[in-house]
Amino acid sequence: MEIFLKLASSYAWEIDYLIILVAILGGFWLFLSLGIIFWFCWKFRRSANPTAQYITGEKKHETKWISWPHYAVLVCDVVIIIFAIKVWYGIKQYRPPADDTIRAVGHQWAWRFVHSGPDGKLDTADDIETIDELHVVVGKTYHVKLSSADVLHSFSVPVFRLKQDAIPGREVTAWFKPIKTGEWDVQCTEICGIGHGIMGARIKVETEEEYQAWLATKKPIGTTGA
Ligand SMILES: [Cu+2]
Repeated sequence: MEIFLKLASSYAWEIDYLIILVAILGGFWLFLSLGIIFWFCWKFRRSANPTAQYITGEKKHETKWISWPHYAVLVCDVVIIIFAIKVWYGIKQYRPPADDTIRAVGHQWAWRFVHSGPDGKLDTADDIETIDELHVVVGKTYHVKLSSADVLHSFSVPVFRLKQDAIPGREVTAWFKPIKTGEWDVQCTEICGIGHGIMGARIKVETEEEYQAWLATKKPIGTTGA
């Protein structure tokens, strides 16, 4: 189901379904409570109720109107938590084995990418470095070694539903598997200074042939990629 933004990674739909689940459960209780508030406003209007009733709300048949919805909301919470943990585990805790690995380094204010090059291994002399342009092959599983050269950044590919902080002095590994070819936005989603808003990059999801043709036009960096 693609209502707003393309779903271009293997796990993108899981994030969308989780958001829809939270919206449906939260929305149900929101509109139910609003409906009851407006109904009470009308039912207990002054013209129909010249003398106010005094209800303490302590009797059993009165407290159940609070406690039963309360339990029902708790059940909804547990349902959300179960699904959220399942999705979190699949995207953040568990990493499928990589077909290829990319390094992404946040700078004020650009993304620097290191591709593994023809040998498919990162940190070798044939690595390909790019600025604000990332090339990947559709259907391959990628690990992204994320770091920052200066301040906190956050690597975000909206069509992948991927967002992961880049932290100075630390290397965080994220993963994704593109399922659609195309060209999309890469953003920085953490305020990282005056140029944060222009820290946009592009990701190109290509077929193996397109990727190899692009690779052939690039010069390797000739040193270790770190
Ligand atoms: Cu940034």
